[in-house]
Amino acid sequence: MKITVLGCGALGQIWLAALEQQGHEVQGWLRVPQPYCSVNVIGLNGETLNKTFIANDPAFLGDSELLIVTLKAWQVSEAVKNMQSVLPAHCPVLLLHNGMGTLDELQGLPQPLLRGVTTHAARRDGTVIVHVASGITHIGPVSAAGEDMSELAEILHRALPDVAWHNNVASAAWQKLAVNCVINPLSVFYNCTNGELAEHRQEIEALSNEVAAVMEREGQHTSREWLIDYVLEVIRSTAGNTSSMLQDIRAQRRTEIDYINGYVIRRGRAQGISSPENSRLYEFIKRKEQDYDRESI
Ligand code: KPL
Repeated sequence: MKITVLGCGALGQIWLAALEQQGHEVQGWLRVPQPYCSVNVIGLNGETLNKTFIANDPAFLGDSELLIVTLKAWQVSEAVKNMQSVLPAHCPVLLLHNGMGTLDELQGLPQPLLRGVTTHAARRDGTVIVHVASGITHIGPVSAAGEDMSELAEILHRALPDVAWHNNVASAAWQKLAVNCVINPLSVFYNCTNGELAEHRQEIEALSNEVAAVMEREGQHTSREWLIDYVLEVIRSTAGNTSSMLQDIRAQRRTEIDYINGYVIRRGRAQGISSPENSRLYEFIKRKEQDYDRESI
């Protein structure tokens, strides 16, 4: 298959490496156009793949049979819209990012849209991407045109297992959103690994309760008790991780807060529910981002 991967960060490089090893023709696509992109990945088995791939080739994009988007949530809609005129109308677009809200921004996109949620973990170590933990990628359709594309899960599963197809991927997306609403901002607040958050049970419960209330109103099947247990389980299973939001803050990059707690606050407001604990942490992260400018003066 001919596949373009938009975004050549940690997740993008892992997909490029895995797809190429499976015999697919791949190219990278960078927001700042480059003719090539380097992939330097240490895989789960400890083997290093160091390779240069072509990048930003419009002819390749025009023939692509799949576009995998691995950008940060706030980068997605502008970048995808910029490619839309060259991308074939039948080429599925698979969004793999934390948070929610990009689907609203991409309404009217002619290409079939798919959503993915992944638990694969990778971190950057200097110029090398280390694939730290294997995981599951749940994918499914978010537009009518994407509904009969379940064979894509098979193809992707052969490259980077596990990949599971869900007709109702929104459920997996909301569960991941709930986890990110709790772990990501709290890990910044306490400047700690995911595992150390287990000590802050009260905040975990308050945030989970608010997210569960919004989820219920949005028609998602959940309960406060189940969500708290689920978040605690992810805290345990990712105990050694530095959350993506804490990594962003430490590197003074824009975070995905608008698409994580910001999304829950907006959906809650639309449903007449206030989310004070989510709002408190949302404001805290926003202040941190504003401080970048001051710190660099
Ligand atoms: O998705 C994550 C992130 O850091 O963004 C979690 C699940 C919290 C793992 O670190």
